[in-house]
Amino acid sequence: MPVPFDLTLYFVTDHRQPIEQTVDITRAAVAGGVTMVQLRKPEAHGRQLLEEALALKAVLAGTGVPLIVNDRIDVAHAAGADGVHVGQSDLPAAAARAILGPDAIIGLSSVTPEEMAAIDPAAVDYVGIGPFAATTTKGDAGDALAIEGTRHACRLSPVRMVAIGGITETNAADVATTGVEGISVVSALSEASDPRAAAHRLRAAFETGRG
Ligand code: TZP
Ligand code: MG
Repeated sequence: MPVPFDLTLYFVTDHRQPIEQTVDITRAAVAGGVTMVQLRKPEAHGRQLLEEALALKAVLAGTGVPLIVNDRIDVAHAAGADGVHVGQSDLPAAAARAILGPDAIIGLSSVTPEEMAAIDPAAVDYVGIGPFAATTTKGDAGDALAIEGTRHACRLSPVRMVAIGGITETNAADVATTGVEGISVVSALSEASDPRAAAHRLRAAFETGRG
């Protein structure tokens, strides 16, 4: 079993920013209430990604906030990260589980009913669903699920869910009504003038919506 983790406010790093900026934003956002961090940089090679993962691990040391690496199980392992987040075309979640072991946090992106039905609860600790709304951060994110689509997706699997894509302080409370355990954001934090205050407001909005 992985260590307990809290999906309430999950910061996914912005691949358009250098690691120095990502480190500063992450430190501030965690101080403001971020509960999970994912290093996501699809274009980075292994060595660069490992260095960035180690830099983020140092920022998160002692905070209790887990570090998840996007796509790269090998980098997650080499960095001693807490887990990995895989997509539908990455290595399967079961392979991630076999490689990283029972204590690792394994996240999977799923959206269609077929993908939801195929989720193996023994291999997957949480599912990322989205995009909730239009996003410019990921070009191939697909059509927005909105409230009804997110609510429907939540009913298709017993695995814990987090919503991603186009989530802001304005719609975070709406997302909370769908059944997801948390919100995952890139630009709402990476582009905030004060990431600490923005994290605080995002979390407050989600928790208000959750009731
Ligand atoms: N996966 C689905 S949408 C997305 C990812 C990584 C990007 C979300 O970025 P933003 O800026 O929070 O809309
Ligand atoms: Mg991926």
